[in-house]
Amino acid sequence: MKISNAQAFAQLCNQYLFIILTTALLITPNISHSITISDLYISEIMANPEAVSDSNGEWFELYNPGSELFSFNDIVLSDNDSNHHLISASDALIIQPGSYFVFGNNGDSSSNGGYSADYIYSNFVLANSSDEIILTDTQGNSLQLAYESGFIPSGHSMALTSAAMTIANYDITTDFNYGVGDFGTPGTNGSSQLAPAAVPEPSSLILLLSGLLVAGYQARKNAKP
Ligand SMILES: [Ca+2]
Ligand SMILES: [Ca+2]
Ligand SMILES: [Ca+2]
Repeated sequence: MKISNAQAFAQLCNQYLFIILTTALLITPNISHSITISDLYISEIMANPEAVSDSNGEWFELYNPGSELFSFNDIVLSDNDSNHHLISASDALIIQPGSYFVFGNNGDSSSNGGYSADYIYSNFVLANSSDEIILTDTQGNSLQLAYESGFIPSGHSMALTSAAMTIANYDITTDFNYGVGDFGTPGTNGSSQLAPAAVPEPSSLILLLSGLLVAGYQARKNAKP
């Protein structure tokens, strides 16, 4: 049976609608998935403070590039040796989207070099030679950074300058002092702007799909004899 151009167009629209709806179903779970520790960045490390002792002034900073908040409760902080600390608190330890969170070994800003820590750990040391920062959740997701001898300067932090968290993308901080003189930006972005990851907004996707559905419906209606 020969079909008209209008009918052929309507059939094509039906096929497109099927593809669009199937794609939407496939990608929807990814939009709503909760972020894990693996989605964060270790954005800055102060392993070798100069203004105060290492046992008073070590810290590292995490950055949340996503669009959801994240809680650090029940995450384990460790290295490849004996350092091991379970992150726990009576309240939720939240890092907001697009924000920084500072872990330090001393919460007293009069003796830690002069910064504010968001969480104080114990039994975890940032060696000035080679070491690892490993954060692992109860599901086994992890965020890790391993560095070798020569990576850690004295009195300066190393800050991530790119969304790719590799050792080569950390730079020595030379332009921002904090507290009593060491260089770093604990809790702020400094000069290394880590752009938030582009996460599709569910509302814009729904708008797009609605528009396509209306267009498809209109095309089918117009195609009817
Ligand atoms: Ca150290
Ligand atoms: Ca260590
Ligand atoms: Ca910083």
